Amino acid sequence: IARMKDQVDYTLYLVTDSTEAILGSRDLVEVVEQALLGGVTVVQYRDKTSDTGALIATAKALHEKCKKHNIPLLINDRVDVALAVGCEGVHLGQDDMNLTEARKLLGRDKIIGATVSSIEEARVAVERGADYLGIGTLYATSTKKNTKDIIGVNGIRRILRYLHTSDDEAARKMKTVCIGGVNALNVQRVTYQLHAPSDHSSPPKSIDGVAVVSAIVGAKDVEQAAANLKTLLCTPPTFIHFSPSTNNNEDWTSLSHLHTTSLALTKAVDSASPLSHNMTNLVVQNFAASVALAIGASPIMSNNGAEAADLARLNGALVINMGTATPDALKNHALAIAAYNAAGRPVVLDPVGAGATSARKEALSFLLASGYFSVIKGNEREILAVAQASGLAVASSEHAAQQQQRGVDSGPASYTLPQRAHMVQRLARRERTVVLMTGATDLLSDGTRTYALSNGHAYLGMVTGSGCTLGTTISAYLAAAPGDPFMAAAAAVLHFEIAAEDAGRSEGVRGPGTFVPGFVDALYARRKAIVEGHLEEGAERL
Ligand code: 3NM
Ligand code: MG
Repeated sequence: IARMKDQVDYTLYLVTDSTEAILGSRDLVEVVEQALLGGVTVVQYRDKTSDTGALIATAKALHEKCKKHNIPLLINDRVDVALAVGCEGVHLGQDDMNLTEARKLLGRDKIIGATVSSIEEARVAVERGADYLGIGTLYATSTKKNTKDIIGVNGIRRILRYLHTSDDEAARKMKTVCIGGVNALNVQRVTYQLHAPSDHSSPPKSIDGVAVVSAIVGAKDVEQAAANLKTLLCTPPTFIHFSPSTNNNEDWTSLSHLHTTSLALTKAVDSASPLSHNMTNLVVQNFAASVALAIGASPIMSNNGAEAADLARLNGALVINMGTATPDALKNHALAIAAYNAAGRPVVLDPVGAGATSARKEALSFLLASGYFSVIKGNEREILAVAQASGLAVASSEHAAQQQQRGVDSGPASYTLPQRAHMVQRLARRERTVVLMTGATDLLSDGTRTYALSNGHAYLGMVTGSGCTLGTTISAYLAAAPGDPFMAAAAAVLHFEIAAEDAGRSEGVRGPGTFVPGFVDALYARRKAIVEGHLEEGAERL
């Protein structure tokens, strides 16, 4: 006979909070009742300050409510309170009672969960017979200031991989939830990325649920907040239109396939005239809008997050350009990312200057936590900064160590081409996205397929904002062909880089200054030539 504790559904795990900042003046028992109506599947009563008598009284009231909904109630830290109330178990932090001792007091049928932040803590918790692990801290959270380690999606994934590949059956079967900063904006991205294929060959163990405090207890409408999170957890994310497949019949490695696909996508941009919504810096707004028009897209340069939800309905795509990463800009970016993710529309991240200053490093982490990006594009140093923010171990390059990133210009490459290709591929796989590292050779990967594209012109590196306008170009292609962001980005790169070659060669272009208008002309001319069917031959230029 299966025990009750083996049947627990950890999908949406509520941790309570009784502080003024989160609960406010509301009644905890009523708040939990609403959360139960909204569909939470486990409740943990966590109260670090009340007297024992009050703790027991509240726990009893909570237990009544939970029993009505057939949902287990666990008590944070206090084994004595759990025993007094007769609820389903406890949750123990690393500084709480030792799991072995708690098990002796509670018996084998009670649920005991443990907080872990490392593989070693997970190993010990499994050995001592935990029933589930709360893995964190995922993201910095104002709910709990004294968290030990912010480990991010990748730290959690490492622990999941450890459990999954263990010789110990108890580890492989261990239930897990992640905790720290989970909310309605990031829950789908977090769970999606936790399911990402690992660097190793074994299939990944996934998370069983998410634990949240403020996203439910701190919500205005608690029931609705819980119901919304539950829906998000139980439905596939809207931002995923495809899964990179290696078993389709088309040979993506053939030049003629790349050429034919890119021409078709250029026509698709021309006929759809998709919205390219740019949240970008002042320096490039005008240039980016001209590039968008030249390739047949419809640009809007709006940095106001409040209108993003309306714009996200227009079948376009968003570019987040980190060129001006002020706190105010970041707030607007987060709103817009959430709106486009919710609408299932593509988002391009251009982490301009990432790695140059600590403020930009923080901004990058903030953006990466704000939602899902369909394409992340940047030069070598920017992509290196993203890889570091993502927790990817990158072999140091002597050259890279010597150079701090100064401005947003990229300078010569520090890593060899194979090293860069490997980094791009691993980052794409880890973030479950498409990564483009620009340079003399552009490297593009979705983790499965990788292209090295060597078109372009030196003048691109001598005018301001050319990288940013590539982000704009990619957004237009993604908007027109969201089904395969990898091929869309490849086609955008080809349109852009081949037009740069054409411009560099054209009469009247004498240097970087005259290159800019020449480049806009060449983007336009290439689009027209493709639409009119003049370029069906020409794969040899790739
Ligand atoms: N434990 P919110 S983080 C209770 O990392 C708790 O162990 C954490 O709150 C840990 O969902 C945390 O509001 C608070 O971010 C999570
Ligand atoms: Mg604790």
